[in-house]
Amino acid sequence: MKWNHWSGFLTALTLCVFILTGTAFAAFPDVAAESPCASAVAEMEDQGLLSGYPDGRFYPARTISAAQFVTIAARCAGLEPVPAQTNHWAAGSLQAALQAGWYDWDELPPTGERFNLPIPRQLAVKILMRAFLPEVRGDYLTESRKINDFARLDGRYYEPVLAAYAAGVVTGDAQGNFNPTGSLSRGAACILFQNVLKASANGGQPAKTHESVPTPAPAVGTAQGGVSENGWLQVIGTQLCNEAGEPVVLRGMSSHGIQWYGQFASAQAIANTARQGANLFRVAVYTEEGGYLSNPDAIFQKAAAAVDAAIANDLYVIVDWHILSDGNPMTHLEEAKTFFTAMAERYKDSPAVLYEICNEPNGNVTWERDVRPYAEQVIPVIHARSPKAVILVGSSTWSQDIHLAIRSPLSGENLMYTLHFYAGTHGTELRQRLDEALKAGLPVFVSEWGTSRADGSGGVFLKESGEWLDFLAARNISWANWSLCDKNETSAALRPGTPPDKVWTQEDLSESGRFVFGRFR
Ligand code: IDC
Repeated sequence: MKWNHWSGFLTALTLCVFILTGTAFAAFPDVAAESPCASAVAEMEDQGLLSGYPDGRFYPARTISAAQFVTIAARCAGLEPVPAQTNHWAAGSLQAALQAGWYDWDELPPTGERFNLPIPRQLAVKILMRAFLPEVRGDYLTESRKINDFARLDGRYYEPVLAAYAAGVVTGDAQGNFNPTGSLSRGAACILFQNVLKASANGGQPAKTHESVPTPAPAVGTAQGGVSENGWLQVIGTQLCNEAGEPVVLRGMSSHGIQWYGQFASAQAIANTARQGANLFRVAVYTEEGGYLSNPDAIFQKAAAAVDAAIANDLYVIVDWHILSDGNPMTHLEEAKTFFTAMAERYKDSPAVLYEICNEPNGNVTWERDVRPYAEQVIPVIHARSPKAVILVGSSTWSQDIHLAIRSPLSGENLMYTLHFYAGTHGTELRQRLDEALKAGLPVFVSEWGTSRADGSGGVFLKESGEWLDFLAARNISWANWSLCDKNETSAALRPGTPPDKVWTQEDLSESGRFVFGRFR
């Protein structure tokens, strides 16, 4: 390829001259001292991070291109250019940035056709956060409130933009708008660079002070370690507690059906999840749909292998009898007893294992007539072998009828009621139900929830998910997210085609996965 961008060539030339001589030019004549970007430009220029045009001017009001922006970022980060696909003057730095994971292939294809286009603000911020503050996360509710035009932000950029607001890298315009798809002037870009470098030197704390925005109260006094730290769990009042009686919150992933996606319940996949901060894994043992009932021995072995892998990673683990198309748990009562007898026998000495006896009763099923009597038969099977085990019980309407259990709760120790939600389908009303249950003294465990609609697709609904998770956190309620697999549905935490047996990077996570993994701690 040949030089096809004359202005780029000029900029490159200037950069080279500048870098080679290391000359610190006096302030650019076209950056007025009173301009908002003057100090940022001067400081960066002093440090040899900026260059002007061949005529010695900086042109602060000109739109910054993707190539210019990434080149400056690379220089700030000390990222060396690498061989690239095109002869564009900035291709080497862009290729290095791509390989460093600062952005995705489709955002700035290495074939170069977007290098000279204005860089959208949301992408610019993502690159800055990946490059300089990769550990920073922004609380969804706190930060999104600072952004008037939050609805215009592409979900792909939620995480870095919220983090950038949290770190004080971005503050928005006079109207409180972020203008996610708008461009940046060269002067404004310098201010962003200066902010991110200051926040990075400051350990990710805001470089400046900001308007105070109320933060939801953090869950107080809860432990979130693994099994070695917390030991046997116990339910005290409505709260799940550790062996010492201190409140504990479990957060993690549910597998998809292990008859289909058992590879994502492998030791490596579970270790990957644990490494991200989860202390819980849920093993979904479908009954029908090709699950346990089709091949009890093989599915039992698969489930046990996943439980073992979770234990090896110091996670708590839920053994989930995943009834779904068989809406009434009574339909397979005998098989459930056989299954839980064997599981509880096998894990009777392990403090890691929780038992969920009926995923989601549905259809023509009531708590009183079907679910409660089922629970009264299955719970003793488990407690006879593992007397201290925590047991999770579902309810009719896909484990949403928790209000019906209030009227006739189960008796016994260490029992919790599950509540399942999907952020694109369920909201305030179900949360009120949850509060009603707590008020009535029922301990609640959200053993399955999704960022999607209830059908596992649509969305993802990250704003709604954030509201739910904040609500749960404020009440110390434990949760498992549906689901850890690479199926082509939005609720899946991994991108289609992600290999189960490698250490995952952020690039392997779907939009949902990134959000959820970011909320384990
Ligand atoms: C969905 C899966 C989907 C699968 C379907 C039927 O995401 O790939 O085809 O089950 O097996 C639940 C269930 C859970 C559902 C999930 C999303 O517990 O099995 O998984 N969901 O629809 N309850 C509410 C939603």
